[in-house]
Amino acid sequence: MMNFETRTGPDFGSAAPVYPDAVVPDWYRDAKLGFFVHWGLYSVPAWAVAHPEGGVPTEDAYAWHQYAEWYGNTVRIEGSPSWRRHQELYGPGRSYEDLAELWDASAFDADAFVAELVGAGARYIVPTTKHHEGFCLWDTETTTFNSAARGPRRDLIAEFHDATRRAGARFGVYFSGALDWHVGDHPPIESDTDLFRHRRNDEAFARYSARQLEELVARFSPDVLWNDIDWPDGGKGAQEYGVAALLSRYFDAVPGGVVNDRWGVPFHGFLTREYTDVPDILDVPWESTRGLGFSFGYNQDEDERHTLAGPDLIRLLVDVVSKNGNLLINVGPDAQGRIPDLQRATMRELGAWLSSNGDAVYGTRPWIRAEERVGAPRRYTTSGAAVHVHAFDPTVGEIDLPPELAGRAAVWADGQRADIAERADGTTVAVIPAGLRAEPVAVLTVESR
Ligand code: FUL
Repeated sequence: MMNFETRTGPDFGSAAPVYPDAVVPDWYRDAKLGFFVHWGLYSVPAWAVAHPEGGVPTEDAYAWHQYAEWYGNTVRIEGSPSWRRHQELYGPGRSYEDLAELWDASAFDADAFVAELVGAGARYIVPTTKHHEGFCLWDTETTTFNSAARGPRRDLIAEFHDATRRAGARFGVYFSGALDWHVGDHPPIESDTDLFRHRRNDEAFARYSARQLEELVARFSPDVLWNDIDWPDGGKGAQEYGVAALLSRYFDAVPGGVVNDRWGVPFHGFLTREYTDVPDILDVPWESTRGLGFSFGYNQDEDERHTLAGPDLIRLLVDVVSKNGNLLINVGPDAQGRIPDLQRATMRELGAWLSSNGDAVYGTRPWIRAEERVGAPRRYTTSGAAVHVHAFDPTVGEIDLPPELAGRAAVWADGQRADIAERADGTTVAVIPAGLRAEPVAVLTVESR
């Protein structure tokens, strides 16, 4: 049993929970690739302003938010691009929450959707169960502002869950813990300070969030609890519904489960990084997340210029894995529940590459270094004593091997024995077979001695 003791004493004043060290199970470390699915009322307008060259001045960041799933906030900032567009499209009387009636999800087929993600290489799938807008995508007893009572009139999370389990992938839930604009009564968020100032942290809200999370745990036994924007720990009943109590009960209910690091307390499972490169191997398991474009929720104005191409996504995955991370890449469906063509094309390229190179990704661990400062660009991963060298630019025709790997036999991902030559200066080079030079990443596995 996961034990969060509670200590009292002079140093702590009132009861303060003591958290165990990060717990990240092997299944999660082996999985490497998950898919986030951001789907909600924001998928109806499916829009965020396209960012001008050079980005947006900080003071405009929230009015010009790049995340379409933030539309429910952006649209309330008078004069913002979303506010203006909303008036034109829907008329001044239509509130954000009224968009629920326009969300029909009629083309959503959970098995086909999940098959697409698993085909792209997903080992776990994490849909948004409740984003900041407060709309619940499951049939909850806590509010009628949910997808079974309004809009789609379906329990979308149950459908995702059942299809994911049927496909043999792990199932996780995203939950916006401390931010819920449906129950909040505050002006729109226009700055980072507002983000933490305009949050409810009272007992009634803390209980509401806790009941929702516990419904999700009881109904779906999620392998991943992906909380966002901290946990509302306020009020007197925190012993019962605060984060320590909730996580204790979660780990009892799902012993192989894992959580992220966004609970607002020192305890964490994997660390999260959002649209951020990590320069080197991190000791603690971590997860990189981003959209295929600049948004998590679908932004219908994005095109090829904003969307990752297949080879870029493949190199991103390998880069993250070489540094001890997982990649949680996001897909943003449209309101009908279809994966937009651009996103699907990129995902399929990833799936195709993984089907012949997956052994150098799944189940691997970092090597002693992630990459080299000089020589052909590459990343390293390991399977036991074997080292996978991922050549990031196979068009150069060869890759130099580091001294630690000299003298070992090696094989390319297509099964060909590597042609390894020693140069006059003592460096070792492997010639990349012609058939692999058009690959986004060519993988050479250097065997154990
Ligand atoms: C952030 C949220 O504000 C974004 O909308 C998105 O859900 C991302 C994964 O986490 O903190």
